[in-house]
Amino acid sequence: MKFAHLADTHLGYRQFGLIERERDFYEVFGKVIDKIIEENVDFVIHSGDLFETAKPSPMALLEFQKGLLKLKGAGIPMYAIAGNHDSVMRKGSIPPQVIFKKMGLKVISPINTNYMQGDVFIAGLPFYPASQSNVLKSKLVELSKKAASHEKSILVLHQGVDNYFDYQYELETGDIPDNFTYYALGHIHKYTETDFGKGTLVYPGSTEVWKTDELEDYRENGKGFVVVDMDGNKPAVKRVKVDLPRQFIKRSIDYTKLESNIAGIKETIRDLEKPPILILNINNVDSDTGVIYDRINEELSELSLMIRPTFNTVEGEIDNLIIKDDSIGPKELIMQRLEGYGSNVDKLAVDLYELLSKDKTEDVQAVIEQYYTQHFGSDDVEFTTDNFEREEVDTGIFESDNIEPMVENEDSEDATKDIQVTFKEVLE
Ligand SMILES: [Mn+2]
Repeated sequence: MKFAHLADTHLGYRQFGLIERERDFYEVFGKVIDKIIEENVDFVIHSGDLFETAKPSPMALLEFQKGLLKLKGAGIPMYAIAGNHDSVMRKGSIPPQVIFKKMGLKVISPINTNYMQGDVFIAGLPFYPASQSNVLKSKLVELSKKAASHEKSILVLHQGVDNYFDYQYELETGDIPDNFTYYALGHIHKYTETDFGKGTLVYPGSTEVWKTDELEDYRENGKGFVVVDMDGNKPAVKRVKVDLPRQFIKRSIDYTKLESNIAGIKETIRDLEKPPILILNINNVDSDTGVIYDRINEELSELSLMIRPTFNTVEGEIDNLIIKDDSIGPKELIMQRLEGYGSNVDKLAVDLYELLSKDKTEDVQAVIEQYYTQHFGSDDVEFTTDNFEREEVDTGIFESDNIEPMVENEDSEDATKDIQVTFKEVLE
């Protein structure tokens, strides 16, 4: 039994606002599908962020449909979960993956958490934000119990795990059950493969460069997917790389040698099939950056898709320090400031920050309601001052430690507490 595992394809992402970059993501996805078919696998798992948003454009939907139908034509079924990008946390909403169920896509959801593919047990859950990690953890316990009766099992998740993600994560390593054979994860865009429990855990990474800080990993591990053979005692993982259609070229330029450096870059990019994205660091600048910018543009703009220059002046590199990738960001500051308040309030704040900075204002109310329900116990709380005060008097509002973790029960009303369970009948 052999399968392909991919994640974070982000179809519909228009990087830098450029249609060419949106097409690059589609092109890579098409290549990935072709390579999967060449690999002669029995099935495919997509671990979330299939689309860039929960409301993909018709073009993004069609590009996925094209790939899915190709797989279907080759007799290869596909399993998928929703990621943080393509899930909706508002009550009464469904992820875009659901559209493709009639075309054979097997959507793993809180309603349909598990499937059998031959003798392989496949289970998983969509993305849960950090403020709902208690719900997620109790569901993982249930899935682990179900997996115990199968010799070979796969767990599909789209989450950050502390060991593999520096700051913002929803799960700690100990929260993940250790009795699965293979852990098909998504969310982290860099390639990761490691032993976990009695099996192997893989983040295949994104299929395109979604953010420029992925470039180093791309040079090291390439982009692509993995093919996993489940026949042996341990899963055998093979990395399959897929060439990206366009190059990112990063260069440092010394201002004192501006002309010769520009000429060198011109030589490098002249014969590329597609105009590259140029990331330029111009050092030792002691004159008007506008003039330098114009000069660079004059020489290189026709040969490149986009130029992203950073100017470092002679006096100091203060500007540089601020934009360094490992500098502390707003999320870290929020976490530090709210640490110790309890009730996961720091994580709630980070979730809200993430949603609001992506303009997902509609999701915000659902996240707050869910948080309130989970921590303060009542299902039908309306957000009025009256209610809030009465609750406080009646139940001791901040004694969140006494609240039992929620246990999955598909038939009980409890299921409506789960932010990822929306239109039950559509997910079934
Ligand atoms: Mn992603």
